[in-house]
Amino acid sequence: TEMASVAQVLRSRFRGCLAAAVAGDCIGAEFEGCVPVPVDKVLGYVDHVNKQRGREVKFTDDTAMARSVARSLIECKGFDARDMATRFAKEYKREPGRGYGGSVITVFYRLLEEGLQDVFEPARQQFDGRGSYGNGGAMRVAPVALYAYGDVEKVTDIAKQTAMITHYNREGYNGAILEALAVHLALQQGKDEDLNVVQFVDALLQKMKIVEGGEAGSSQSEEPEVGQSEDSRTGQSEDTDGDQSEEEKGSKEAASSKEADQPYCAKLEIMREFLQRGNVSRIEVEDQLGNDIKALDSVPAAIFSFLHCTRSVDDIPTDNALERTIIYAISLGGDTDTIATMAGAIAGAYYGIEHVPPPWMKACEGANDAVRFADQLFSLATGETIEK
Ligand code: R7I
Ligand code: MG
Ligand code: MG
Ligand code: MG
Repeated sequence: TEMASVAQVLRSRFRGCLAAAVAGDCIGAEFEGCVPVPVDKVLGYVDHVNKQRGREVKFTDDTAMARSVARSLIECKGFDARDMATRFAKEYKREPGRGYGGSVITVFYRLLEEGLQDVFEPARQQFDGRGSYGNGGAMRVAPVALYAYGDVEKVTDIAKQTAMITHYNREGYNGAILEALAVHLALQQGKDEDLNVVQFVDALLQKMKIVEGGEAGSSQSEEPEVGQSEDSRTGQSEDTDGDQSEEEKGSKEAASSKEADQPYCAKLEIMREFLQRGNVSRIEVEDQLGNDIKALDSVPAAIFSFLHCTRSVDDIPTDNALERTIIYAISLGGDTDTIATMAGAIAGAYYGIEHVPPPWMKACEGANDAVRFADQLFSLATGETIEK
């Protein structure tokens, strides 16, 4: 029975991960694109959600795509790029009004063309061959961390592959890797003591140094061949150092080269400092970590929301840390559904389904489906099926 209870705790965390991701998307959708989002407005909206009697609070593309990721892993009992790609595209055609990103739609149409040889080709063509740096790969990645539970290499590899179906840009797929690693790490944490938030960031930094370091200067065969390696890295940064000599480049500040070559590591270091300091304003988070549609400007904010909200937050009067995480993530403004869905996935993986407020489970479209997907992924990942 001790084994059974260990399994039950883990299953609760699988369920919490996908259900809180749905809740974050559904509730966050109300404020997407708003800046600023006063926390009182979010609290008022949450009150409204809590009073709903049916499934009035609709999910958006974030959940629609996460459901396809989960279904594909479950049906194929593993990662199959073509199956997942087809599900994304068909789901878009079935319900195009879910608020998809402006450019990813082009990929969906191409994925449905007859005779497509390489499923990654349409994503590679985005933005003149640089690929999209949007957060669409990261927003839907949580089921991957559940499926690959316990195997960090598998989490990293499948997260990257699933993202590359639509987001061939390094920032796009590395954001998905970081989000998946955060969910993975949250699932592994013991809950006996308070979470050491700085250690959590350090563990992510250690992994992301390999992810970002391993590809920046190298030309691995899995890396994109066309217009990717050098161009994509400099193409996105503000500076135009294309004509500089190696010497000039070498004399640049170490910090700014880190920002260009290892942008996620740079943000994790800022996050580490924020968490050590404690009293960080939302303006600082928005300014230094970001809150927009780029993966680089939203995945760090989501992870920070989870870690920051392990403790009480002055203007969010709830003892439920998962609820606090989602409310806080939304109050950062900007890409609120996406930041809240990613923060929710991490928080749910840590706190478990018991912490997802029952009124949210009732009001949010897709919340019960999320529990079902979580149970199926749990069986796949652990080989266990446990009685209700
Ligand atoms: O990343 P993606 O799936 O969008 C996800 C977002 C989430 O907020 C969802 O909730 C939904 O609202 O959309 O979709 P993409 O179309 O790949 O990227 C989103 C947007 O980022 C694009 O429409 C562009 O405006 C921008 N973008 C870029 N702009 C210039 N150059 C992404 N990559 C680039 C780029 O390389
Ligand atoms: Mg959305
Ligand atoms: Mg780009
Ligand atoms: Mg969004």
